[in-house]
Amino acid sequence: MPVMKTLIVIFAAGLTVPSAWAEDPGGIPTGREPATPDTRLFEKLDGDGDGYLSDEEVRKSQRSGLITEFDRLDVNGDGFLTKQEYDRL
Ligand SMILES: [Ca+2]
Ligand SMILES: [Ca+2]
Repeated sequence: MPVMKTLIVIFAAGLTVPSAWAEDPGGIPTGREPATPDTRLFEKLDGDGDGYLSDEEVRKSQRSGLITEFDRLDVNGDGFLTKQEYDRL
């Protein structure tokens, strides 16, 4: 009976989907690329949320490694770290 077979397929799919979600470490899908700890820290340090870390924002973070490396990381010397520049840390 085709209808019964379809119901079984739907039922089986219903059983597998929740376990697939449970294995997803990112939790609820947002459609964005999953935030890595690095990205989350960058966003936390970016106090005004403009996508750049200014010298002031880095100093406020009190992360001595980042403060020391700021000039080296600021490849184009504009006084701000982009996410790409920050990722070189
Ligand atoms: Ca900023
Ligand atoms: Ca820069």
